[in-house]
Amino acid sequence: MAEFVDLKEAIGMPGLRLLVISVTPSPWGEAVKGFFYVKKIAYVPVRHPMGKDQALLRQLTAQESAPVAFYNDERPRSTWPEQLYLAERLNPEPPLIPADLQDRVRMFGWCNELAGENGLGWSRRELIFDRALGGSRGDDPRLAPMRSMARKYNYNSESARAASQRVVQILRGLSTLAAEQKRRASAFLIGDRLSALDIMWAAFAALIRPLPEDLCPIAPAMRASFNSEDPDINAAASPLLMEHRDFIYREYLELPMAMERG
Ligand SMILES: N[C@@H](CCC(=O)N[C@@H](CS)C(=O)NCC(=O)O)C(=O)O
Repeated sequence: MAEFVDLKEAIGMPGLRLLVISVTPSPWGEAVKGFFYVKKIAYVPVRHPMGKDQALLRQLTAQESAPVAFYNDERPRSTWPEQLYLAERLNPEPPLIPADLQDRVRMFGWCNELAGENGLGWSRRELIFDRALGGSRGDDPRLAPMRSMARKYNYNSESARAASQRVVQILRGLSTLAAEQKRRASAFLIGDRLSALDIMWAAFAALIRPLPEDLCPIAPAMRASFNSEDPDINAAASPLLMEHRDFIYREYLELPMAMERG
């Protein structure tokens, strides 16, 4: 992968630029990197300003999260469905959106359970906030950046309780889907070929159990927070579902993950 550039430098560039959190395998970013990787779509990686220069990101995109895809002078795309459709347009092969209507409906539904509001990623993030900020530790001044992000994503201890149940529900559902697909002798979560859902699951599984350090570099404290210690959540992610993540990374995605050292 090319060298990361700063947002200021990226603005003037033509072509495709993808702003991601460069030092952490944020699952939203890793999923979109995966869409581009399997389609062999080249892009300039842009580092998320992480607290510096956020005004510029807000001015350009009316929000502050990553990933954001910038393509020529088209509108910036800061949500996963727009980024997936952009990838399909820039290179239709291999298609990541199923042609069959029922498959397509199911695929988008499941992707939303992973990446949408109150989905698995969102809910695991609530639990990460809760682990760091719950109880007396919440007042620690070093946790100010985390507190401000928690506010942004409407965290409170009640929402964290609901989040835990939501993660279990989604993982059980996906585990059932993986088992059904195996019975149908399919190696993929939807139909008989790779789709965006396989890539999304591979990326979001990092929030349950990240891949080992040599494949997925993460700062130790961040790795500890990504790794789920909730026995209900861990039991809900079947071994087959976790093996599916390993299979998708091994066969289709870039390893080790392309990241900057934090
Ligand atoms: N905008 C994405 C969601 C991406 C997202 O939640 N990104 C988080 C990853 S933790 C982020 O960049 N947070 C940093 C921030 O909001 O400042 C979508 O709706 O598809």
